[in-house]
Amino acid sequence: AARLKGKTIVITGASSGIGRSCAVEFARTQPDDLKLILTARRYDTLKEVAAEIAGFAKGVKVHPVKLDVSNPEEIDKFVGQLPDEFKEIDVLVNNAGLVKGVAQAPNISPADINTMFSTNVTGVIAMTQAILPIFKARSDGGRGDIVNIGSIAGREPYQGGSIYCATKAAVRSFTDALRKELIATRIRVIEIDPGQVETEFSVVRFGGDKEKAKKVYEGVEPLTGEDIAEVVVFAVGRRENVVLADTLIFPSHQGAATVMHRKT
Ligand code: NDP
Ligand code: 8X3
Repeated sequence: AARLKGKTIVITGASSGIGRSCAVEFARTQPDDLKLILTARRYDTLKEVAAEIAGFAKGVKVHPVKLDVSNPEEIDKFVGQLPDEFKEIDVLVNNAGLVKGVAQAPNISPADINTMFSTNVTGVIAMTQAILPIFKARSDGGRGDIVNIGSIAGREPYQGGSIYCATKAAVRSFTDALRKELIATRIRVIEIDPGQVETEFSVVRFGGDKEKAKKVYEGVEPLTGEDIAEVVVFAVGRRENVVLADTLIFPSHQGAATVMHRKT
């Protein structure tokens, strides 16, 4: 907790699931002195998260910002308009991401392909490029943390997930190259790859169909957003010389992207 004291942390996709849990977990771990910049498209939901945090962490300042990471102009504006007390960002958690449908080639909608790539890939790259200059401007050639939320899907592509899996493989490549490019700095580049986590992920995948989404988790016990948030906060809270470069997290019933033990 002491290592997080005074940090300014940006989380993308903080309105739901893993991102929201990260916001709460950072605040719970360092309730006395922390600044959180919470971003997503749903501004009202971000304000609810801010109110929740205000209820238990009096020393945490929260700045909610409406930001669509798939729009590079919004990202530029976001950085330019940060209030002075939130400008010195220490940690970027690139969490915003989504999957659309289970269609297979040649029937995948071009709009869905574009949404997945522009959010999961271009969004992560654009956010990273927008924040890195703040890290690099620091003494000693730069310091700060970039945490990218990848997925088991980026390591192991599956049928009906070709585009989503390709986006997460791209995140993995970008993250790996970036860590090497920044090797002369103290900037830590961290990838955290969850397996199955129950969030709004499947509801979004199935276009809002909650019944279909529920079936994904039938007979299994998925991870929760908090499970992943604990690992994110742990990674960022390590001694500066320790880089949790790459972490894969499964629930105990899962052994691969599509290997699940289901109780029937
Ligand atoms: P949720 O759907 O619960 O949360 C996704 C978050 O991303 C929301 O806060 C959403 O906010 C935000 N988001 C989506 N599109 C955009 C956009 N264009 N701009 C800004 N924010 C956006 O899902 P998860 O918490 O599960 O997903 C978080 C990350 O975890 C994703 O990158 C996902 O790929 C990854 N992941 C999830 C797994 C799972 O099984 N659930 C497993 C492995 C990885 P809003 O709609 O308000 O913009
Ligand atoms: C989400 C997990 O493999 O079910 O990244 O698509 S998966």
